[in-house]
Amino acid sequence: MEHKAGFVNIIGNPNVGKSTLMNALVGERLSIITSKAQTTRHRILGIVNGDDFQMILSDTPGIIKPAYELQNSMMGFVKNAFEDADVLIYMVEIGEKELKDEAFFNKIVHSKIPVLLLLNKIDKSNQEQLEEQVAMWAEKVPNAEIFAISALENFNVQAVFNRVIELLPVSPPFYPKDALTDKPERFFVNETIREKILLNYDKEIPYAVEIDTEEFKEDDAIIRIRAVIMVERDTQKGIIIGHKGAALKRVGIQARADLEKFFGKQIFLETYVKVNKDWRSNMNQLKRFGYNQ
Ligand code: GDP
Ligand code: K
Ligand code: MG
Repeated sequence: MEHKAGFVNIIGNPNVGKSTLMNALVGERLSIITSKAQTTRHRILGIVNGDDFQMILSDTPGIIKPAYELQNSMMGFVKNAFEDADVLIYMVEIGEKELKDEAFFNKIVHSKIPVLLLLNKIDKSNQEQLEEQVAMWAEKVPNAEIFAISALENFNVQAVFNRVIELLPVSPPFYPKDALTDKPERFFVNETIREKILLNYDKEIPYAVEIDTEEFKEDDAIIRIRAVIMVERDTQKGIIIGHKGAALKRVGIQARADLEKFFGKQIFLETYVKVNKDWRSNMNQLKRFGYNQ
């Protein structure tokens, strides 16, 4: 049998379940997931390997109108996702109208590559609403094949998987056949810590934070990690640390538990907080954190 391989790009509004779907398809927790918009800041590849196929999924940030340089760069990742795909997955959720950005929406409707429109979170809907929504999307995006799914409950995800395999072009693999992602280990450390910050702090704090794993030392039994949590202001530093360090300690405990699962090893995790003014609007800083295109 001939080998198939190709790029499958997942796009859609914030919070529709793009990262949940990617993790479900890959079978690993590669992308962090929270109920907050802008959880995903980068383009993350998740690679699924079979004997005769390699499916390269790409999870992207939700589509927004950029308000500052970091968001500009995030939307650059989304733009690229249109350009190199063999299959486009356009995800919407039950009750949603359409993509917030009209230009992106037109690109989907006029796409020359196959589009799978996934209507997600159907666990939250009834039969009547589901039928009405499927009909609406069939009219709005006539070039798409529609799948009603629940990424969270893994409902109908296998059908999407099978259809994507059918659509992949004949090609040798693009990555080694044991590769799971294009991102280095440190990236997953940064993301895991950022997820815990998203979950533990209110309001604008998570959006002012960036993580930098300065040290990642692995030996047979243990991985030693030192990560710095970058904030923009002194007040934010105080909030992150919390009373007697309790808040930061909680983040550390939660992150460590996830990292031990992810890497399958004992983790020693050291975190500290540093003020780095305006990292979100400073291009040089953004490059350092991997937002350059
Ligand atoms: P993204 O911003 O598009 O990447 O969305 P996420 O994958 O981060 O998910 C956003 C929120 O929606 C999280 O709270 C998920 O648990 C939730 N979610 C994702 N898929 C489903 C689903 O099929 N059903 C329900 N009820 N919730 C979901
Ligand atoms: K999210
Ligand atoms: Mg996401």
